[in-house]
Amino acid sequence: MKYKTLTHYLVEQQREHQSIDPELRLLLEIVARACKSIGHAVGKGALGGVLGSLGSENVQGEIQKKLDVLSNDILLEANEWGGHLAGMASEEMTTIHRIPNRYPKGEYLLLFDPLDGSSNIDVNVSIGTIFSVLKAPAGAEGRDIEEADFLQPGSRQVAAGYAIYGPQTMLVLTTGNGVASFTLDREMGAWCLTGENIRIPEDTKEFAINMSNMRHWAPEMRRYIEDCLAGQDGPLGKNYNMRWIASMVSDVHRIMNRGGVFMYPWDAREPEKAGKLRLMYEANPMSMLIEQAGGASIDGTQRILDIQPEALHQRVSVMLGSKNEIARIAEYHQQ
Ligand code: P6P
Repeated sequence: MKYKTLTHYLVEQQREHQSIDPELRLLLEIVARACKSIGHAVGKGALGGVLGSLGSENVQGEIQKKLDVLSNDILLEANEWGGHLAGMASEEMTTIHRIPNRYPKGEYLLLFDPLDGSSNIDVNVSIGTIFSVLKAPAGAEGRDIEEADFLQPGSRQVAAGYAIYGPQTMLVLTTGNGVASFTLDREMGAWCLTGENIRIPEDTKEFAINMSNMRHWAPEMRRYIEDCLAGQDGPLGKNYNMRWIASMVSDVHRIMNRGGVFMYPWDAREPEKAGKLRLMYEANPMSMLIEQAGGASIDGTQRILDIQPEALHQRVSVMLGSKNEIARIAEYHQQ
């Protein structure tokens, strides 16, 4: 069976939707190619000498894995010469990355978590790359891009996606006109369109959360999970299943395919931080994908895509997935 390639899909999307200009198409194809390289390095594992930690910490205070830094470098090097970007930002870099003066600059901003779930690398559990695309503010072309230019609400994203490095290597992408998924043909090195107009089931009986943190959650989150655990005799009237892969890309990919809710809520251990996950390059891109697939994504009280960022590495409480279950969770937070 012949599959449409990513290029074919993007050219058709470009024709159909004026929102995709050639520069954005180039950006997405370059990011997709970089994800192939990352997936290739991940797939080598011990044979590639890329497992284990570097002994350094990133801006988040997390131990950097060799593959974290390698993946970050792959994305930087792949994107800085193309003339489509004004700048980049990454979970692995303290400050923004400006395009070197030897290269032309473009109007897009690329933000990414180059390798999410990296605590799973050494135990061969699926991990992924998450990316978000914004437009540089009007007037930025005549000056150096600044960190403040990146601090736009997620509703301003023009594209978002993730690659998941699992039994299959897949790319899941939106440019604001629905969600499409591509499976990597590893022999040809081509991204093949294997899913289009992906829709998340509006109801679910499956939740994803790290239960070991239960004693640290806000009361309303504890109450919701206790009611889920009460099963069909409890207030929610149904038996729930639980999944927790500790790799956001993998948990979100499952929800994309069969529904569910994923939560990383506020936690009393670091009350000044809204949660563990980062707004700009984890929650925002995943929230755009989830909403484009008919799901919902909130921080407990508001739509994540409406949050006005105040800092590049700002964290946020995340509850996303099947629309009707997220509405139920929101009710617990309004009581
Ligand atoms: P915990 C991975 O480090 C990550 O950022 C997400 O991918 C994942 O959902 C979460 O942290 C796992 O956190 O506390 O369960 O290890």
